[in-house]
Amino acid sequence: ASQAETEMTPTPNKTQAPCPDTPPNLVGVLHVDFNSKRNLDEVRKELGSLLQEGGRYKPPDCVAKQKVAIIIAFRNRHEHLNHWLHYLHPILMRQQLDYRVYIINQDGEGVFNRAKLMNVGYVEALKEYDFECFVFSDIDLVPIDDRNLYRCFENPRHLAVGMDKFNFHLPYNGFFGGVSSLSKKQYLKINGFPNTYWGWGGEDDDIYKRIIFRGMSISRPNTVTGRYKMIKHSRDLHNEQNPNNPGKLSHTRQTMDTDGINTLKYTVKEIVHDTLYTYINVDIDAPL
Ligand code: UDH
Repeated sequence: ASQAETEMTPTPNKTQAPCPDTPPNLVGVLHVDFNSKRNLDEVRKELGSLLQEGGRYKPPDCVAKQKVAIIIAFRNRHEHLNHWLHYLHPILMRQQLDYRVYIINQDGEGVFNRAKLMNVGYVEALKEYDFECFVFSDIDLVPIDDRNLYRCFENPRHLAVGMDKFNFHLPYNGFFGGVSSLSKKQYLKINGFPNTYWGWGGEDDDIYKRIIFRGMSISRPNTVTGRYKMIKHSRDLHNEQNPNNPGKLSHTRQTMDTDGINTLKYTVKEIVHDTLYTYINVDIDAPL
């Protein structure tokens, strides 16, 4: 081939440019509604061809700014999962992330433990890929503005600042619930999340305190970009409000070094790579 022809031929492994700081295809405010039921097969048909097995995506024409694991603590919320997948995958794609979705399912009927499941997600995700950023999300929260970036920032980030159930305002200044992101470095600096908050309540406040005690502050989107819709639901079985949890918060400074990622114990029972997510069923030794 002549020199000219060689230069014209696109080379498949051409080095890609980094993705731009601001993703170019964001649309801003989104229409989100949970009125009609969605089934998983429909969502698979809609999005499956755009994803790699395990609920994984990479921008096709630039190198993503960050490798992000999206971690969701889960049990028996399949209807919510279908909505979440339908809305979040397209948003995360437009945000040009190199990401993968992990559904961490608590095996059995024991008391639920959101923070411990998140710790499991962190460890298991890192076994698969060199993630540098972790977004921890509830399954029932969908952002209504795609400019709310699911990435990591200079400080641990609280993303769910404007939930509809709290009238689109923070319920209190130190609120860190719903959706948050921490880089690997930030997460390790706080020894991960507590493993000992069984049932509903307190674990998000414990995480907030860990962050402050380690000299970091909270990064947040503004209250317009940070709006969320929550799927309405009643309290789950085996996730009752635990009256012992609030009292634990006065000891976080002492307990955070011995209750966290360094003392995490669990048993993986099954890993399934679905088209839309990686599902990890895990025994976390929950009290009944
Ligand atoms: N979760 C599950 N299954 C459960 C319990 C919790 O998947 O059985 C996960 C899920 O990701 C959920 C998150 O843990 O989004 C947080 O739990 P939650 O939704 O129960 O917490 P939230 O504060 O609601 O959103 C509390 C109960 C509200 C009762 C309101 C009655 N009007």
